[in-house]
Amino acid sequence: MTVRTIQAGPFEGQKPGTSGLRKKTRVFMEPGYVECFLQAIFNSIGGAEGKTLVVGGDGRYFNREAIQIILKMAAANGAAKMIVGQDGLLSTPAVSNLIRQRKADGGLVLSASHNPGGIDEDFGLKYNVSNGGPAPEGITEEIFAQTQTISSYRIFDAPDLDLTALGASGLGGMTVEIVDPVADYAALMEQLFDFGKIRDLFAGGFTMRFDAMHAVTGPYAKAILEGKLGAEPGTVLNAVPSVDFGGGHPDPNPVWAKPLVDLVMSDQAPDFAAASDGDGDRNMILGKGIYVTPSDSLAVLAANAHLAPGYAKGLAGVARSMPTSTAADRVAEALGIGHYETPTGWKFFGNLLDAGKVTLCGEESAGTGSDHVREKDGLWAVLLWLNILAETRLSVKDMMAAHWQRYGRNYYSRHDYEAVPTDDANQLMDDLRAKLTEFPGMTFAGLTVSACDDFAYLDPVDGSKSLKQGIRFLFEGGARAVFRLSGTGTVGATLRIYLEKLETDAAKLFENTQAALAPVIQAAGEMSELDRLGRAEPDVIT
Ligand code: VG1
Ligand code: CO
Repeated sequence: MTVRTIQAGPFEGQKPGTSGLRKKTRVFMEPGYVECFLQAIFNSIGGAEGKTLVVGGDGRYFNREAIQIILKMAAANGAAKMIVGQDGLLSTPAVSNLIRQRKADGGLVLSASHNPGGIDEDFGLKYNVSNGGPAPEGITEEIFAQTQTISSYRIFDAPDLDLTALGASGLGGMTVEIVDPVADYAALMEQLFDFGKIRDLFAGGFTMRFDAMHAVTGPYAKAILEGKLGAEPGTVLNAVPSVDFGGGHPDPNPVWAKPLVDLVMSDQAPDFAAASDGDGDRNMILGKGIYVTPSDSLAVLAANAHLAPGYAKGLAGVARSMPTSTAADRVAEALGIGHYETPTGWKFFGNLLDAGKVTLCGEESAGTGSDHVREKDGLWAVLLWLNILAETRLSVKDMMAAHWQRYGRNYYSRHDYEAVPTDDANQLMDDLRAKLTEFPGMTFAGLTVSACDDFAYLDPVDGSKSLKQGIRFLFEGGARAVFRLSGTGTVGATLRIYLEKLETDAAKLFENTQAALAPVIQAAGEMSELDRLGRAEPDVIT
């Protein structure tokens, strides 16, 4: 075996400000591409020399091949140890947990999350730091800078390693340990939740369906829900991870997980249903006849987390991303705890969690999590819901009704316009930005703008600033509209419009969401002159 230094790069890599690189799989498969990106990562963290890193992915096409390259390059760069999920599988929260449990220096997550997988779909690679969370902006900017100047990478000439057998082996001077992807994660869940109570719930005939969407949570959900908690066999649907996620789009929302939503709306509905995404960090929560928006789920979890043993002492505070509805803020205010508003993306929660300022975090995009790891965690959210339902014995529908009656209901929806020509999307945002001082006082669809800004975040822990994180409009009466361009799309630009309206009138708590939001939708359309995109309607409504 020899170490080779190969001349390659620079290349077009990760955009500054995004936490990982997502591209078409074929781009990642180009000779030297993943190699240059990985070398850029190693260079930006002061080299891999002597480091211990965790590696795993969601099983999508090119997952195993990329792991082989990573192992050979880590060995050539002098890493001490690589901890790898068996068969190359690890969910994103499981990587975060392993980094923390094993006190590793960091980890590499191979996933494009909820984006489809396959040779003609998407692949991704992300570096996480020693607290288990996504690399902060300082490091991602350094990675980006490295991709612009890199000229060579180091790789070991060696045969592929066997990723199927548990245990330790060597590659050059480096140890490779293959671990059970589920075991450590399941042990952590068992510490946080009352598995006995949840087992009793299932034993009493409570029914559930969990859609793993042919992605990484299948083995986790099988082992925990059916194995440890006694849910009936068949509770977990689409439980075997496949390289193209069964040809589907592993995004747990009412559009891409429609069969599950149809099931809970039918007379075959189980008591509870949930789904997760490609890499297992997102969740969708459903009950008999009801879809719970992620923003509402965060609020309900915040209000009831103390019912689970891991949170019995109460919460330090709650954080949500800026476009997420303000439902959780209302709970935090009632509990008398702090609440924080951060830019989109989990990396912004890391400092708040590390500093002990918050215990729960959430995003409108189906991400919820806590200080148990430094990533959002799909199955964790499902288990917290189960623990709460086991304690209260309420149906999901009654739980939501009680919540809205107490706190009011934040009607909420996100409208996405995908594959918009990048120039058009930027123009729309620039036009809104140019008029920020003119908007206050103007009325659209009967709603008067009371304030607007381009969201800027000052991290209360390290003082770092993040600018231009989305344009937000507050209307008199408490409605909100937010405009943002996606940072994770791989084709053109994706315009996201986030719409929210608070309702406290007890007679109006059970209306159709899109109907309740109609004036806000219309106002957002008028103020942005949305017609210019030539789209009759959004591509995705969640
Ligand atoms: C989207 C979501 C955001 C989430 C990010 C990563 O980003 O809106 O809330 O943090 O995906 O999620 P964007 O920039 O496309 O809006 V996933 O499950 O990658 O890890
Ligand atoms: Co994800």
